[in-house]
Amino acid sequence: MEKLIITAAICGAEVLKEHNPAVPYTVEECAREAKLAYDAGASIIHLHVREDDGTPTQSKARFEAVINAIRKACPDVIIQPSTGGAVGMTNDERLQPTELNPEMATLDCGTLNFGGDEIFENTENTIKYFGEKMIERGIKPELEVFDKSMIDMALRLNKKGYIKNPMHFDFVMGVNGGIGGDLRDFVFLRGSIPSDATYTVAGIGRYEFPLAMAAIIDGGHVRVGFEDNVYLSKGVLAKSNGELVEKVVRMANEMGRAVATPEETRRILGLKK
Ligand code: KMH
Ligand code: ZN
Repeated sequence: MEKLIITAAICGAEVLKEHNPAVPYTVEECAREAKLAYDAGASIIHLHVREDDGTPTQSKARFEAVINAIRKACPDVIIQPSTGGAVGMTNDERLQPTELNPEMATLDCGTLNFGGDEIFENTENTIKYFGEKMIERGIKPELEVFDKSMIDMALRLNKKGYIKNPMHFDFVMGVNGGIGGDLRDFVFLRGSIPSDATYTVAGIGRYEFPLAMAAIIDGGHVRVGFEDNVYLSKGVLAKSNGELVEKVVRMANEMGRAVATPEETRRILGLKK
């Protein structure tokens, strides 16, 4: 079994300081949270950025400032900007961080309800457009799938050349509007990807740690962080993203699964630096 890749989704676009005061907004706060996650064992930082007041933005300049600050704090960590951004942003707005030529970025593989009247829109043409941009810029996409149908879409677009092999998926499970987070849902998704593909699992809220354990046992990889869950355990807020990563490392240790360094993660995912 390969070593375990831990991704820390430190910030997100929806979670607020009202949910957990340690949610980072400023450049300094993002660098602090990335460093705590990295020191605990995360090799990938999944990154959204905010204005200082918490408003989500996809501004290239803001991404550049945060990436530079994270690089200073943890030079070898893999930074994976979001191209999902926040609900309602345009495609070109969302793609701005890819102009910074990161090693990886997310590629969302379908449209879903996002609570209330919100719709996170990713039409087939949007996915093709994002796929082409990432191939053009040499960026490895992490394929965000919120449902089984999104795996099917990714496989179709892979056949048409918009997404390259080997594919790397993120099963985002438990979003209100997407697939649930029960073990049978995980088994369904996990059994639906090609044998040469890799995956990580991002369980939302209470699903975070049970699904992390499933992936640890199965040979998959794990994403945790404030974007997905702000609690260390029932009713106990995590003090930092680092605490969430530490918990996954403890779980992996108990199961005898070693944790990958950034260099090992680059090899496992076939990233070129
Ligand atoms: N904030 C969501 C609308 C991604 O990072 O690619 C989209 C999202 C997915 O978080
Ligand atoms: Zn995200």
